Amino acid sequence: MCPGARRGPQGAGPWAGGRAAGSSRPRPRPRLFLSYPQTKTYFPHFDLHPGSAQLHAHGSKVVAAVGDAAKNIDNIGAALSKLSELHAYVLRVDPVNFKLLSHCLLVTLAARFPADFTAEAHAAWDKFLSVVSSVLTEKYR
Ligand code: HNI
Repeated sequence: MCPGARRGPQGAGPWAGGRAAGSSRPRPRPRLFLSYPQTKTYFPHFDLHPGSAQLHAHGSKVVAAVGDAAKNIDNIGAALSKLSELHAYVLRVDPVNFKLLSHCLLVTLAARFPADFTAEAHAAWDKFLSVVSSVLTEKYR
């Protein structure tokens, strides 16, 4: 077992209060687009540069939706049902991209909240983001 797995969950997660490691303000970088440039094909109409206001606004919407899912953890399907339709029928995002985004979210959490990112927190976030991704891609089937 890794050492962190023995410790209990700590804190309520990143949305509880901005404790960015080492910096006073978060500096958003489009990690998904920088690490996996193929994902940019879904956003031809966006300014995708680091610091883009459009990107910042979009990131806020995505994180708010993840927050909604967390608040409705027992019924994520209902909470995200409209978004599921949007991604499947209108945007037609290939499901593989959800794994890429989930990975970026995990990396971002680990980098910004290293002390809170225990093995349990990692496992819990991984499971939670898998459920969110399944819900958002279930309409494809
Ligand atoms: Ni996604 C729009 C949430 C994964 C491509 N997406 C949204 C919106 C939310 C959202 C919220 C805004 C809807 C609205 O304005 O009504 N997206 C989420 C969440 C996840 C996710 C919670 C996974 C955790 N989206 C992805 C992935 C891609 C993606 C993996 C493609 C790589 N999303 C889009 C695109 C839009 C979008 C494209 C439309 C943007 C626009 O404004 O034109």
